[in-house]
Amino acid sequence: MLDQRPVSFSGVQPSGNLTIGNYLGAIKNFPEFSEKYKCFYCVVDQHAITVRQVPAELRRRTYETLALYIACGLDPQKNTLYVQSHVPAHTELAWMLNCFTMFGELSRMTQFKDKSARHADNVNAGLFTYPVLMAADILLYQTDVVPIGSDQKQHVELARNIVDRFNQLYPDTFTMPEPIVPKAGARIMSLAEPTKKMSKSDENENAVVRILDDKDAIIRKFKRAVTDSGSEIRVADDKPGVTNLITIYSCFTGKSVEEIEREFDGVGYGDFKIAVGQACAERLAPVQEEYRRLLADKAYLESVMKNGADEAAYYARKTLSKVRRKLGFVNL
Ligand code: AQP
Repeated sequence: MLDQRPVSFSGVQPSGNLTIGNYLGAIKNFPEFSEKYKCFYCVVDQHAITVRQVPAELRRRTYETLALYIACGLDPQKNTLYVQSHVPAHTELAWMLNCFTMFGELSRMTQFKDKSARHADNVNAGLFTYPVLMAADILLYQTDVVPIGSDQKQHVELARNIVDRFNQLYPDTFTMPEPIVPKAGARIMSLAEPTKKMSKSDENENAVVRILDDKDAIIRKFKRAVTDSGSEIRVADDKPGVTNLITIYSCFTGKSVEEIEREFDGVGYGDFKIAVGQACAERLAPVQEEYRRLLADKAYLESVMKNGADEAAYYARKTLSKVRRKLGFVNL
């Protein structure tokens, strides 16, 4: 039986060890959708190969990302948790949507521009058409909401353009998805260059705090975080470093910016950075403990993957056969 609730879909690439950006901008917010929405949360391994991966590491990180989903509060009984490459409907729909996506639209995607500059020796077609695969991920489940960090908003906008174009030609095919970006934490910045997004594939380890970093590493990284001139702890456009640390502290403690500015009035940057590191380490400790327990049980993780893939494929098949019929493919 199909669940009739509205649908939430999101994914994370196993392209590196996940950061507190991935956590605060996306994963931490996923569980709250489980009551009201039918939720699909996917480990998008096919997106990860748009940049070169070491196969053994990609495989290991796929298990790890799934374990982190569960450790962050996603109950596999209440959410469909699965791996993208286990449901071939994603790439099948992506091909069809490629034929409804314009070259000019894809050329304007900022992530394509950033990543092709960072991987100039490997500007492959997959990197270019990545947003079409992401549109397929979303549209396959007739998704209503897509919880994401703000860097992915442009890709959801593209998915919405594809829906417009496709539905005009073939009415009532896809549901129009809405991006849901958290009020705080939608764009966590690098600790080394606070005008740049924190990214799991950053080569500078001091720029990123990973969900699985131990307490000492977390505090050390925050101690080294780049701050700004002056000494005040307040949110301001000319204080990107301090603003980023206040956002992180706010997300981990639930305190408002005003409360934080009051709490640290007259306190030096050094003590503030230690407080941010401690709050982060404290909040992540139970997640890390649960993650380690889950990762030791590979058979359990595989059973979650298998059940999730079966269920996702069941829902995906409905959309795919509708699209095939509308496009004029012969059904045998
Ligand atoms: N710095 C961030 N702040 C808030 N949210 C973030 N997200 C990523 N970075 C931040 C959100 O995390 C989810 C999963 O992201 P992804 O794995 O699909 O890839 P990404 O957006 O390209 O993230 P990374 O960490 O920068 O990966 P790499 O380095 O491989 O490119 C998304 O919802 C994203 O918005």
